[in-house]
Amino acid sequence: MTTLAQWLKSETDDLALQSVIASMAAASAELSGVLRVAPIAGQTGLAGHTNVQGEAQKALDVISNDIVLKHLRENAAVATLISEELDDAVQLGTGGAYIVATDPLDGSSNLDVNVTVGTIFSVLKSAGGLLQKGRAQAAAGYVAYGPATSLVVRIAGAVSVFTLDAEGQWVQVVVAAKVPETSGEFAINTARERFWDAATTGYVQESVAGETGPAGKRYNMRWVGSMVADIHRILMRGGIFLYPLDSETVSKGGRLRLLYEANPMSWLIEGAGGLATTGRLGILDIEPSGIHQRVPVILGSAEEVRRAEAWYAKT
Ligand code: AHM
Ligand code: MG
Repeated sequence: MTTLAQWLKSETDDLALQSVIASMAAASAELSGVLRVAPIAGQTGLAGHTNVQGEAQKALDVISNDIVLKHLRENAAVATLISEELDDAVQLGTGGAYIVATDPLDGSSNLDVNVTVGTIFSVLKSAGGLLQKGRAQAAAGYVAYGPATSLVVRIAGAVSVFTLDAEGQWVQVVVAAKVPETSGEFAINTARERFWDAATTGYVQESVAGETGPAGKRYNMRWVGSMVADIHRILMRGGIFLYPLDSETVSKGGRLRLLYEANPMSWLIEGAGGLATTGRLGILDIEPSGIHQRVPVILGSAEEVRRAEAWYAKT
C-alpha cells in the first residue's frame, strides 16, 4: 500500500513541490468532509440560505475557496494563489517557489442533486510569472468527490490515482493511469447544438450516425455537467470531452478557464497518453493573456481527439 506521502518522495526531490501537493490534498480531504454533510448543514443552496438551525450559510464555492486559501497560507512554498473564486491573484507571501491556480469547487451546480463535484489545481513555478503555458506546469491534479474521493495527480511522470480512506489517508489505487487510445463514448452538452460550428456539428453527427455512418462505429453519449466527473471517466475508461467554441461563447473565448481547468486537465490527460486541443492548437501550447482566460476544450482518447481535429482542419 503506497500513500501519497511515499509517492511524493519517490516522484520528486523538490520538498517545496511535495509540500504544495500535500497542502492541496489536505485541503481536499477537509473539503470532502464538509461536502459529505453539506445537506445537513444547509450548505447546498446559494449563498444567503439558512441551515436547519436557522443560521446564515455561505455557498460551498466560498467555503471551498476559504479552505484552500487556509491550507496554502500555511505553506511557505506557495507565493501566489489564483482562484476561480477570486478576481485577482492573491499574494500569500514572498519567496515561495510556487503558484497554485485552482477551481476549488468545480461543477457546483451539481451539489443540490448529490452528483460528483471536484477541485482542480495547477502548480507553476513562481519564477515564470502568472501567465505561463500549460506545458510549463510543475504539477497538476484534481480531486473528484464521488462515491469515493479520488485524487489524480501528476508531477512529471505517470498520472497516479489515490483514494481517501476512512482515516483520512490518501492510498494509491492506480500507479500509471492510461487513457485508452480508442473509445466509443463522447461527452458534450448537446443542448447547445444550435450554437455549434461546422466542425463540432460534423464530429457529433458522424458519431451519432453509428456503425453504418462514416465513423463506422457505434457511440454512446455521457454528460455529467461536472468537468471533473466527465474527465475522470475518460481517464479511467476512455472517451472524449468537448466544450468547444460556439456562437454563444465566442465573445468570451470559450466556456472553461485555461489556467485552472483546461491546463491541469490537459496536463493529466496528455500524461496518461491522451490528447488535448482547442480544435486547432494544443491547449498546453496556448500563451495565456489573463488569469481567468477562457478557451475551447477538446480532450481525451487520442484517436477521438484526432478525429475532432480533422473536422477543424477541413472547416
Ligand atoms: P464552474 O467552474 O462554474 O462549475 O463551471 C464549469 C462546469 C464544468 O464542470 C462543466 O463541464 C461545465 O461547466 C458544464 O457546463 P454546462 O452547464 O453547459 O453543462
Ligand atoms: Mg469550474
